[in-house]
Amino acid sequence: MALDEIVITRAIIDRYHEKLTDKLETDVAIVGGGPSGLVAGYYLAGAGKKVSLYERKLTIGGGMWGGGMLFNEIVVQSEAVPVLEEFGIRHRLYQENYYTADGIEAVASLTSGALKAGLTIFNCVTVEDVVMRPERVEGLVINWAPVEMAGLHVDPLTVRARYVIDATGHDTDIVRMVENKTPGRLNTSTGGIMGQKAMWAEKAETDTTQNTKEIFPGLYVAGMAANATAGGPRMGPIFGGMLLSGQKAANNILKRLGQTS
Ligand code: 48F
Repeated sequence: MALDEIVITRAIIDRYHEKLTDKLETDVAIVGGGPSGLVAGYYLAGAGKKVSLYERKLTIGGGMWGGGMLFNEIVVQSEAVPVLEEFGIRHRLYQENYYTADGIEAVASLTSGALKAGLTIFNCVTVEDVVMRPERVEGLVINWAPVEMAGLHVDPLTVRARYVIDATGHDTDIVRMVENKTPGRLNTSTGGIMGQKAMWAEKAETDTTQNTKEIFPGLYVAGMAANATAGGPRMGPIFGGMLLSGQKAANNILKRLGQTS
């Protein structure tokens, strides 16, 4: 059977174009493809919502691949084991309340589960700004990550979303953009980004889910970004809080959209 390079090229361009135009207007746009963003995407897409996720790197998975200090095992506490089970991630009891899983299997399973649930992932796309009207976040300003990396002066494009989730981890990129434009208006005790505190795994894990909320009209914050925004401590390579935070962000937004999972 003959193979034509132009057909191969056309197939890629047509299919990508379909994904891109289908997701110009969505229910939810997630920024960041770490564990919290992937889990949020899974539950939202699984509930039938139109959801896209933008990740600036070529790879999805954020800080989960490397476990702790490149020892590629992650730890998950009992409370979050149902999420591991939901994604079919194999795990082993280490001692009471501490389970371990292979970091690579965890990322691969979260990614596969989210995609199969209906999430569309755009990798190598960076979010460089938000759309505001004027008191609410209503979309994202996107560009190719290589354009940003090369420092090229190229104007971005725009997508509209009913809700945005900042799941950018320690960067808290999207919340930071909103804070710069509307100082003092965030839903934190100071009205601004309070910054991440030193390591305290137990408190950080509880705080991560507590701090998962609408931080500005139209903008939710999940995962490490939630803690860094609200002044919570870091937790290191324990991932239950990330998984539960993604689930909570999805459930809260589903309620706002008039549906529970
Ligand atoms: O950091 P990350 O894995 O976020 P998370 O879901 O999980 C945190 C844990 O991995 C770990 C931890 C222990 O539990 O604290 O750090 O909160 O993934 C965040 C992703 O967001 C991408 C970034 O490349 C990373 O993959 N990202 C950050 N800023 C942008 C972005 C941006 N402006 N546009 C697109 N992607």
